Amino acid sequence: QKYAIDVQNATESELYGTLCSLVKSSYTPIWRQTWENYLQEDEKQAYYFSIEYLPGKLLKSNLLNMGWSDLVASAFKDLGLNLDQVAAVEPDMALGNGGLGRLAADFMDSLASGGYPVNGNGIRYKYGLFKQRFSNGYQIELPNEWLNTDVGNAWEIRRASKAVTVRIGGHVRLEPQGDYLKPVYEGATLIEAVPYDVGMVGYHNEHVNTLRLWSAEIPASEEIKYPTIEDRRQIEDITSVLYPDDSNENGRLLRLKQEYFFVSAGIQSIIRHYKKYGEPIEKISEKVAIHINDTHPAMCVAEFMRILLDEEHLPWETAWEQTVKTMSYTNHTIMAEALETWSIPMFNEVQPRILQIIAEIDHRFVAALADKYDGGLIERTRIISGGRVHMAHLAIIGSHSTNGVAQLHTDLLKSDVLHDFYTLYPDRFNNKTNGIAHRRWLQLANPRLSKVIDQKIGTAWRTDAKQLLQLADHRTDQELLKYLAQVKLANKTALAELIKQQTGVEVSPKAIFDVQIKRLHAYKRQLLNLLRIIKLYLDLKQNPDLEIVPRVFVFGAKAAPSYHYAKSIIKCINEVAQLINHDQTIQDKLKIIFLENYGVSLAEKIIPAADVSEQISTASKEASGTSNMKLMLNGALTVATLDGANVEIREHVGEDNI
Ligand code: 26W
Repeated sequence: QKYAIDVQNATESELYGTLCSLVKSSYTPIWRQTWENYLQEDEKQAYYFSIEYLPGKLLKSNLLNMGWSDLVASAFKDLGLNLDQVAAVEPDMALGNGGLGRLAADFMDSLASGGYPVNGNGIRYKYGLFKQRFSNGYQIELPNEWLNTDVGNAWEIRRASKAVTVRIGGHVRLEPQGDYLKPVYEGATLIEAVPYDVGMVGYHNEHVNTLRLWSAEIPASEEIKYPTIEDRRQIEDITSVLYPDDSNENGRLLRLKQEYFFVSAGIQSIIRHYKKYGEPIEKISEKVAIHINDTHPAMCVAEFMRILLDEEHLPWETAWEQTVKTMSYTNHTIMAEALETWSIPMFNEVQPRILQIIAEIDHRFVAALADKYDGGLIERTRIISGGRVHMAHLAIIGSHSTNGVAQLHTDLLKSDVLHDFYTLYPDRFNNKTNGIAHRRWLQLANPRLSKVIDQKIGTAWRTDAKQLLQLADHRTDQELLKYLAQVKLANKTALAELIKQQTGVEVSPKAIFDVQIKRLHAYKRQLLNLLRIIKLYLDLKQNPDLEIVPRVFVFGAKAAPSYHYAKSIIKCINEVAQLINHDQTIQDKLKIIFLENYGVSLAEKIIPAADVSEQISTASKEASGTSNMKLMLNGALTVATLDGANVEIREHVGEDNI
């Protein structure tokens, strides 16, 4: 009745919209109940701040976690409808670039499934990660209008009643008022931050958490200031594009505004909620934890201080103690050039009050260390130096925990990149090696393999992934190995189908599928992989009858729009693919398939079909990696350098499997 039509005449998107609203209305009561329970039990809440989230499609994930997969599949069968085609209507929610954003999404799934009181805080970008197309072998980027469909984002609920006002720009002066300083703002721009909440459904546990995504709008009271559409865009563009190109000043300025926007909106919302339950503000760290994912939300430290100081009038020391207890931080890269810094003038243009507070944090940091440490260490660790604000320093100094994302990475942070901070705060550093949501990367992506596992060790592994270890007891079970081989062949046949459709190239499922899927980056060494393929090709040219097992090399990769080196590698791969795929003399022994627009949903189709997983980053460069885990989980053999989480995978699977 949603579309006032009967099922037989419904279009796929009408069926999709109807199914989504059925699923959503089935979990909204649980969603509310989860929140009610938190309030009744007065449970401590954690908030994960990330400027990127890469959930992909949610329909099948929600069906799985609600326990509705089989029911809906059989209902669609009875109705003579194709669930996969209906599910394909859903646009990927691609509000991120790569590993960091996908990790945030896997965490949302895992935290809900583990019943943890953790909510996500992010930005509702109007345009997600660009759509990649190849034109004459070159990457071109197209806008990703993920919201501009019949159904829009079926999973969000706009909560205008929960909107907050974010102040950006303008000037500030401090006026003494009793025993505190009252900031007086002038010329600032007021932005209405409107939250859109997306339910994060836990697996079979009656638990739904919230991913809150903020959208920038013009406050009704301010509309007179924005008479033209052009003027309005100044505000609305703050949340229109993911990771604006940082190769120019305007892109960088927009990025800084985005960072402050979602940090301020999120923190204001958290403190407003906390205060509703009458607990004293100086004990907020007992009920609230805020996690800073990479340095993009590092301003959480200063914004939290701003509210405690300027609005709650706490003494600096009390506010600072609460802030450090509340904040924690994950570092995702050891490459110094990736550690964010902002010029003082730009920072002052975006948020003068936040800059003042950061300057005071910096000043007190230096004063506290002055008589204990040498000047060099202080100069290297302070927040403001060289005319720039060092965001990683703000995050580390302003939080009680800093973690790396794999043991090797965390060791390098302590020994090298952040060694000075390790000297200052040894007990703040810890490792939390990345993980993946096996619900998505095995149960949803690889139903054939999941069924074979069920038959062998039962279904407990679906709730507790550790049960998969029982498979090791069956490693010589010939019948199981036969089934696993059949599953792999079936998955490869399905991928070969997709490759034929997308590229027109025929590949044999009997060939070895050798897969490298990740962002295009020099340190990930797609070029090294390509050189090896060229070597194989030249060997075959020299001796066409050379007996080798046929190989299909599958690439999936997007390059940042301004990263010209990476884009030339994409062109190179596509050119070699043209050469090799059309060379009859090598009798189809080698093929290169570069599938365009790699993303979560394409990954779900490639990963189950992989025989070999290429994880060949230059040692020390890949903080962790996560495609390494997803591909290994689906039975691929890993070819790896001792980098990131590859080191720990090797420890777990044994040297003969990597
Ligand atoms: C412009 C392209 C771009 C944009 C954002 C590249 C990288 C980013 C993120 C800020 C960095 C990122 O995704 N890092 C990856 O984080 C993963 C999760 O911890 C790690 O597994 C990867 O090793 C790390 O590169």
